[in-house]
Amino acid sequence: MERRSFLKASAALSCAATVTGCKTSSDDANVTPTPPPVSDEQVSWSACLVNCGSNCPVKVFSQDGVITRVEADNETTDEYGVNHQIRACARGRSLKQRTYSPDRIKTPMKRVGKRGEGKFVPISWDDAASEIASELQRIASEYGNKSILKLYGTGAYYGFSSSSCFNRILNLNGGFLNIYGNYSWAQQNEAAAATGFGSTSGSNLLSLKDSDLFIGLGYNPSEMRQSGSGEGYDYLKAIEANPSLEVIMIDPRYTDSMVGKEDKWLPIRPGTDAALAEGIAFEMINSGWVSNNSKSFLDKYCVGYDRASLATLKAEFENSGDAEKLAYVPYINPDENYQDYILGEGIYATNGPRTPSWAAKICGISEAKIKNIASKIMNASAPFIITGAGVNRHANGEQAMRSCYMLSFLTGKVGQPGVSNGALPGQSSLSRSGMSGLSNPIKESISFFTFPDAIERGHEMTARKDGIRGTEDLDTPLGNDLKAIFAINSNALVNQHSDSNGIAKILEDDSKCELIVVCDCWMTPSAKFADILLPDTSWLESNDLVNDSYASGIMGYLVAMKAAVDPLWECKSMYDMCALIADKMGKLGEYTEGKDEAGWLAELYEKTRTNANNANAIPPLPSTYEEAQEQGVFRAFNGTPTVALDSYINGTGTVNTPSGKIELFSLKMAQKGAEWEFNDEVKGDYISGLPMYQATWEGYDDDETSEEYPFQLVGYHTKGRTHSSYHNVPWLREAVEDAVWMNPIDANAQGFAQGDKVHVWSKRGTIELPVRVTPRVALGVLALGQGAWYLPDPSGKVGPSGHIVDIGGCINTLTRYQPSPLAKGNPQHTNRVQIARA
Ligand SMILES: Nc1nc2c(c(=O)[nH]1)N[C@H]1C(S)=C(S)[C@@H](COP(=O)(O)OP(=O)(O)OC[C@H]3O[C@@H](n4cnc5c(=O)[nH]c(N)nc54)[C@H](O)[C@@H]3O)O[C@H]1N2
Ligand SMILES: Nc1nc2c(c(=O)[nH]1)N[C@H]1C(S)=C(S)[C@@H](COP(=O)(O)OP(=O)(O)OC[C@H]3O[C@@H](n4cnc5c(=O)[nH]c(N)nc54)[C@H](O)[C@@H]3O)O[C@H]1N2
Ligand code: SF4
Ligand SMILES: [Mo]
Repeated sequence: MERRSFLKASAALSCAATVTGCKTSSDDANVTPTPPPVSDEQVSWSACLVNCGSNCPVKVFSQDGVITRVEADNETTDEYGVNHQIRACARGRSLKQRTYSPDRIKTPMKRVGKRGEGKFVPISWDDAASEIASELQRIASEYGNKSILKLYGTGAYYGFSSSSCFNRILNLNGGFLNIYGNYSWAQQNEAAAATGFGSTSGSNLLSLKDSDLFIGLGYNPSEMRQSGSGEGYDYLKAIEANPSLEVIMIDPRYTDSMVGKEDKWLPIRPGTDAALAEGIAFEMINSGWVSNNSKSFLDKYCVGYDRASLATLKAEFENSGDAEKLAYVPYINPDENYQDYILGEGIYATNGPRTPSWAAKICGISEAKIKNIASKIMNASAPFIITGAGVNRHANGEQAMRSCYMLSFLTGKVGQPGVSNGALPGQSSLSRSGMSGLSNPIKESISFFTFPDAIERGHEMTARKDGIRGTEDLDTPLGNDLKAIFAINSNALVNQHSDSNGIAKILEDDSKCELIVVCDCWMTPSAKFADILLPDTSWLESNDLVNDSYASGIMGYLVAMKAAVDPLWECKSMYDMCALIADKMGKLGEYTEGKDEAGWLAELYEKTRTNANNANAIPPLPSTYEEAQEQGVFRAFNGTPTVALDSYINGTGTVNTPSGKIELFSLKMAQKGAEWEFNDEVKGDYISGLPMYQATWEGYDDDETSEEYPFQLVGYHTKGRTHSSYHNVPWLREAVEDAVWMNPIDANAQGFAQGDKVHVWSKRGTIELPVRVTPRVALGVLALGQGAWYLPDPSGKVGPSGHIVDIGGCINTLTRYQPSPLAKGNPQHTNRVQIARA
């Protein structure tokens, strides 16, 4: 079957089979039928505010104070690019089940047992607020404000109040330790910045119309951007509109972004994209293609391709008289150039050339196929390459991302229509005004990922060793251990962080971190570690104003949410609970600035309404917030194709690197690589000016672990959850299986049958779950959707790793806590494991 006709057929099939927010091309002009409201059912607009990159509106029906059903957006005539519907995926549609889930936290609670045991007693709001206020004041005066942390958390951070409310009270208490970076893009943000662009600065998907070759490395929009108007739908529409586009997908898994939409799937071993990229680069350089086709581009816009470019830069910096430039001079070594490295010449002669045959042995894609992709890239008139964030969530993901970015620049075509720079595609959004979190006098920050170190040895952490920012110099220590953690809409305390068993052990000792406050709606694995638990209202109980979020594709939108029902049980909105705490701190006036929640909403709505970026919203924003709530959804599609780095290439813009050019050799990374301290015992823990493939700990070619742990385990973001959010909805557990994927050849060798219960273990723990035998995963690789809830077997059963078996099947029971070299980010897709029948 032709790819196009298969595409249409399979799009229809996968909609039915996997309950996504996707649409087929044939349902364009139709309005989805919705049952009419029964008797006196009321309808209001809410939104799904989870961290999937979108914030889909949902229509909530209620009667007598009870939610009766939840529907997706079906308001418009649904013409793509005009006013298409923002259909919620299966998760958003299950919000009634989630709202009334039996594990809702219904009252404020205080821990009674050992920390982590999950034993609590209900307390009053008054007592909860008093205790938090007095503990905050005690800890700040005893240990200093740097000992207080608001943990990374993305369960509901798009509402006007959620991230700001706690920031306000923590800042009114004198501030708190900052965090930088995030679990999503830590390594890629550093890699992109070092090269000279932002990690979401790629050409937008509308510009795919001008391309003839699309290559996605670890790019899976159909599963991780599922909104009916999200990037997944934009991607589908873009490839549908350009039938001659050739699509190559490189991923250890055969994802839903493929299933017939691709021309070719190349199953790659996790963590080896840099080797593949180098094999391709060798073909492009060694064949003379680069010299004949893109050398002038590299000379003009880039630095680091060859010896001459670095020698020229060095001379220019030496003669600049500019202190900042002079500081880089010691780190510019013309010997360290990309061409010599790839060809195995000069100082790289001992490495040998990075040939396709060298790369094939590492990445598992054959030499012939690597040569074939190289020739496709060379022959394409407009190659559009995207490297997804799956590639960055690895040991030394910084280097892997940079290696992949190189390919776009080697083509010499960046800046032209239909070509991208390797980064994630550009998006457009409507703007929403938020409440200020007030200013934080504390200047120091730690990486979001390193809070376990900050608990154990914060006092000695430095910039040089631990990437601490904001200290006086590389060796000034942070000076405090962490003593209080506020985990607000966060399951990253235990479940979403690496090495759940390891962090649980650190947190259990309440003489280390003395106060843990968790604000959530459900009794999650992290909530069990709270000293004080604060029950939040869910979205369907909230009034709020939200936009489309940060990766919602090309259509921007706003949703004016209206609570469908009153707060359930004793739940309170974050605005109101923080007001109680502020009152106990004696700071109520500063906290509220004289406004209640409705007052803030009216003010924020007015700012939003008059924001020029929202001028094209359809329908136009009405004058009051109440009218906006009646209307519910406002949308604006920006139909302009955007091209990455076009302004730099056409001379109207600049790039923000020390050299002012695209850096194939990164000066900042060379400098940090020389100045920072790395751990010799951690294989692959280094930073270099050039991106270079390297064997890392627990990578494919890590011989230290390969015998005991023969399989690579890669995580992914599953349709059944957004991280750990929605795990507690039985409908979704039924719709999307939680099982570890294994290739049939591997499964046969192990004697596994479909659905066998298995133990998967690493050095750090054991999980128990079924096996899904499927050709959709590469040989030697296991794949597991992340976000299942960590649940050490209550009977205390010990697994092959020597730890209590996690019968919840959380991948982070297996992952390693090892901050990456530059970003100090999470390498959660790099794992070596063993598997056996349970
Ligand atoms: N192994 C592995 N681990 C990973 C990843 C991976 O790929 N592999 N991905 C990482 C990534 S990219 C991210 S972004 C993080 C995400 O990690 P988190 O930011 O922790 O995201 P969630 O797991 O969605 O958890 C959010 C919490 O918010 C709660 N919540 C939801 N709605 C509300 C609400 O209205 N109010 C309140 N107060 N709470 C609410 C949920 O119940 C949940 O406990 O996980 C990271 N962890
Ligand atoms: N359904 C759903 N959607 C989500 C989320 C969710 O939890 N569920 N989470 C949201 C958030 S916060 C984020 S950050 C994004 C995450 O979005 P991504 O980071 O893009 O998601 P991942 O699933 O981790 O990785 C994408 C793909 O990369 C592949 N991959 C992993 N390692 C490698 C590798 O070494 N090489 C190659 N070539 N491919 C590799 C994986 O198999 C996967 O198919 O998704 C967002 N959207
Ligand atoms: S999880 Fe994402 S795609 Fe699904 S309904 Fe919520 S916001 Fe929309
Ligand atoms: Mo993320």
